[in-house]
Amino acid sequence: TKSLKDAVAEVVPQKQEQLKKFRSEHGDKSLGDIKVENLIGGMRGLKVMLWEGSVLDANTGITFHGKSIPDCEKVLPGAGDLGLQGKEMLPESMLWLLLTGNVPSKEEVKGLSEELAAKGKLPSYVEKIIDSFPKTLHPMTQFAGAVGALNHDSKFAQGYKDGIKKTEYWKPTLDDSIDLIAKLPAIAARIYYNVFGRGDGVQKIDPKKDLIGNYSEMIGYGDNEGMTDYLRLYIAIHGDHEGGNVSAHTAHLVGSALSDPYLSYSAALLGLAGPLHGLANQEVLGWALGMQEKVGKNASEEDIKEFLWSTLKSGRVVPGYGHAVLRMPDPRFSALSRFCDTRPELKNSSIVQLVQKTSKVAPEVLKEHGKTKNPYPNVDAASGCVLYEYGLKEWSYYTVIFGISRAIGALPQLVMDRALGLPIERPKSMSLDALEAFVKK
Ligand code: FCX
Repeated sequence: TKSLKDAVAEVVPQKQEQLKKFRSEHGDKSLGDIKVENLIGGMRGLKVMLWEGSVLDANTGITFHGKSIPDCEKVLPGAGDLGLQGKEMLPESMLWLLLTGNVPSKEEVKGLSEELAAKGKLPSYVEKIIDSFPKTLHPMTQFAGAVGALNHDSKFAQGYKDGIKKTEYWKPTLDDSIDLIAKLPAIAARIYYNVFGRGDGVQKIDPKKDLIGNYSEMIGYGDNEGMTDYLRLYIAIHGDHEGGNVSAHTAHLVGSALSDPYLSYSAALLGLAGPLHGLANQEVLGWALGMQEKVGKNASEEDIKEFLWSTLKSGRVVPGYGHAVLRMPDPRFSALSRFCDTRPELKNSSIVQLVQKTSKVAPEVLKEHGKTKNPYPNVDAASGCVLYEYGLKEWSYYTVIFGISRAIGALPQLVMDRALGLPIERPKSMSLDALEAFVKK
């Protein structure tokens, strides 16, 4: 059976050739104008970054190497295919697809799961660093700190110091990336144990289990098949959402300075920790529970509308709604809703029902409010209520789970960045005075 490294080694020369040819034939083609509005407006819509794993279409949603989420659910090896309890696709399968563009075989995924399990144990210095954080420090800050510290053993950083050739950079970048993905569950679980006292506290890894089977065990859900399977789906579909979102873009930007994968991904996690990005899943739960407290468990549509308006009138955003690119309900939201519909233990959950009911009412209210360009739910609208229902009620931890996931999208691109020899990012900025002088010319 092929290892992931062998599979990537096959793809790299093809990608290098594709880029070389494309650049020489089309290097001078325009991809559109840059308007003053774009410069002021967070660069929305500007095509300025190469990103291989996925493409986001405003009206059809995300595809991973051309495959939609329902396509992936059909073709990517899942828990059942590997003889594990559960049905959902495995994040390992998604990682393989994102890195190589190909659907892995069951055996390849099994080999990758074993490799990740073998590399999953934390060095003791990282355990000590995590244990030294105050419990009151936000779990995302702890997460980023521990991930950054792993750069102590970076193969890329060592290789660079030793003077390896530029054409070889992608190899230690891949080694570090796999090593980091393998260790994220143990870091996340240790933080969970330290802050909330849940899980076994030792982060034992069973070589026969998949990445998320082990993670679920470490946080105390090993016997909960529903939760473990939900975590697999959640982590597989949160992995990649093309390159322009804050976390993915940050990993790519920091990596462009040849910072190693640990440093690049640590920076990405700090961006994910913002309330307009990954922290929204924590915000949604707090907001939904606040609504439930106010309107009770069997809220009517009218009650929900009223609560939505009170949020909007107080000048806050409705968390879990809107998107910088999407102009439709997020297919990731739909995938998580589908999961809820198929699990009897979630069907009668009052918080899941409230979140689903809200998703039907909120678009109307947001349209009437008239500000957001996309009145539909994004992935964060749904993700937290299921964790809550399964008993993981500490919502300040929710973005950490997103953080385990985003690595399987951001790190493959870092490998591609090095394989394609992409340069340091350095866009041009302008001051207002310089802009005024420019438009007068
Ligand atoms: N509720 C109320 N107002 C909203 C809104 C919402 N959910 N979404 C957008 N708006 C407002 C914006 O605040 C902006 O108002 P302003 O002109 O007074 O500044 C106006 O509508 C136009 O914004 P728009 O162009 O539609 O959205 P942006 O591309 O600027 O921002 C995000 C996109 C996602 C940041 C925005 O919709 C938002 O704040 N949503 C709530 C937070 C959230 O759910 N974030 C998670 C997004 C994502 F899925 C992820 O990264 O995880």
